[in-house]
Amino acid sequence: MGYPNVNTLWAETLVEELVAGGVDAVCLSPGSRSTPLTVAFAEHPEVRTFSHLDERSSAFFALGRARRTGKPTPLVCTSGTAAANFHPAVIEATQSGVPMLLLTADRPPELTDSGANQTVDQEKLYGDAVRWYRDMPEPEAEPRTVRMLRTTAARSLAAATGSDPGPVHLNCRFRKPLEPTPVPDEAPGGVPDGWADGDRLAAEGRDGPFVRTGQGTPELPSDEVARVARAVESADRGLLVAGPDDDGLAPDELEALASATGFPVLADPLSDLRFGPHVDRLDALVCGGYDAYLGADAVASWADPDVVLRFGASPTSKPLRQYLRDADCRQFVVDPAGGWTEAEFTASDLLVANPNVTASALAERVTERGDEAWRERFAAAERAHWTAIEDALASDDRYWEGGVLADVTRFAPDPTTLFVSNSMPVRDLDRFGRPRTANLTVLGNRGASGIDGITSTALGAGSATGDPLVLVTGDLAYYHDMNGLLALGRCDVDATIVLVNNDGGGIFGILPIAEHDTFESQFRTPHGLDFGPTGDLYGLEFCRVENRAAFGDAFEKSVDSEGTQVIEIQFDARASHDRREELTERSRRAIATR
Ligand SMILES: Cc1ncc(C[n+]2csc(CCOP(=O)(O)OP(=O)(O)O)c2C)c(N)n1
Ligand SMILES: [Mg+2]
Repeated sequence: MGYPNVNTLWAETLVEELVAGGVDAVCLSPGSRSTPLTVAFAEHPEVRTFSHLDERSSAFFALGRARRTGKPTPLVCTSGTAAANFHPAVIEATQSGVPMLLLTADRPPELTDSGANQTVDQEKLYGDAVRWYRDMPEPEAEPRTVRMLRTTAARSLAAATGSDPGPVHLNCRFRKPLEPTPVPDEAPGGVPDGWADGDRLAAEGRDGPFVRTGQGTPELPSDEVARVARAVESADRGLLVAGPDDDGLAPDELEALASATGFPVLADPLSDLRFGPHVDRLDALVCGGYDAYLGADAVASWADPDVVLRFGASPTSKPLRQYLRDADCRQFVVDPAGGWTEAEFTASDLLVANPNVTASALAERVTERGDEAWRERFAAAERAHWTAIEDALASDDRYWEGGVLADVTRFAPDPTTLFVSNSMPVRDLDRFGRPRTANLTVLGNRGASGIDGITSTALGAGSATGDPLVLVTGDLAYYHDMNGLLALGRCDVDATIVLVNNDGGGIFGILPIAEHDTFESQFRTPHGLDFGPTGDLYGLEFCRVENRAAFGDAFEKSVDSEGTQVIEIQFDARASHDRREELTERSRRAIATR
């Protein structure tokens, strides 16, 4: 095949190999230095292109797609600060273990540190946040180097996925001409006929990826499984804790383990296990109210658990983290990446193993179930908590921010992809989102808990699924990523966006700083912004509702209709906090009187 120049040869070969490795979409941002990559991706018939004007939003969009699919969507940008704008999403991806592939364009090496325009030091730009970095050599029509390029594509995808997924960065240097302009065969940058010198593999690659990567699944040896099984069997009071994880313990394996052990399951809203058909099945007691009741005096008088099996990242719920910290017992943390991400330092055993394989192996071994009375305690606490919340919702006198999350989880269609923002929306979902049999795929950016890029991540997830997409966001998070709304039209995504507007950062009202003079001006930061004009600006329907009934109507209508609707509901942050406290107290009292 003839190529007009070496840049075209390289870019087309790289894209061809990525596609052979499973890539089917790309996020592109405009710029000159990245022209070879942009053209190669845009002209590939099997690649869906998402064009983003803002690289920061682009990277979060790719992050959202990867959260939903488990596969990386490569990112392309030009040189300079464009590449730096990927950084926040790279940090979130590394901390959450989400696949990402960054292709940053750069000048040829002699222009490094020369004052050349738009030239910055892009060497290891993202530091230790990437699983693998490669400063790519300059394109050349040379068989061995092209084999290296093909191998690099396979290696990048393998490094971004597998048991320790995360970002990979290839810094791609190109010399002019950047466009597919013909360069004479023998001139520098030209591709002579027969350049591959009979090396068919270099020139054409293989049928499929150049290197097929077989990734093993980390598994415990059987004596280790037996050791854990003995600890589990000898426990009267055990717990299964599922923390945030996009692609971790699956419902079937959870159910098998829950049935074998009889242990209650404390399911984080971001674990993908709080919602789904398994919730109603006989043996899996899926708990979702623990964020409220674990802090109850009554619970403090319960005996500690004897054993805890933990999956996924550290739970969102602070009361749960504290409960685990204070429990004097064996705590097994199952983490296939061996990341030691356990900031309360409560783990007694780290199991570097796949959660599903581990859960199945244990379910097969364990023959004795835990104490029924212990399980009933959790079941009763759940009943008490959810009755208190249902009563509060039914009374409809003082709707609060948490009520919105309770209603969104109750009324979201089956299936739905639900994205929740930091900081209060995810906490409210944790406390007020009742386990339900509907398939709700709940996602959030809890790796680094940024409020930047929330809208873009949500829309990226929405672009990768046929589910209705619902985003619940705070007002500062909405403000932070208004640029991300452009993807609605440009990337053909529809969403229901619930904007919980408490005019500033509600989270700070529950911190001790709330008592200080600088609280309003520097922490809560009320802005008084009218977000209504984002409707016209981004071609969406913006509506403001005043109460629970109006919210319910608008939400139901929106999830049933085409296009994007932003449903704004305004709250006084203080009143919402008071209501949270009051309801938490109410469920704690209900538990005490049982
Ligand atoms: C990029 C970034 N900047 C600052 C913070 C600190 N922060 C955490 S929550 C928060 C306020 C969020 O406000 P909003 O989105 O309105 O949600 P609310 O807490 O009011 O529910 C801030 C500023 C952060 N997490 N990320
Ligand atoms: Mg707010």
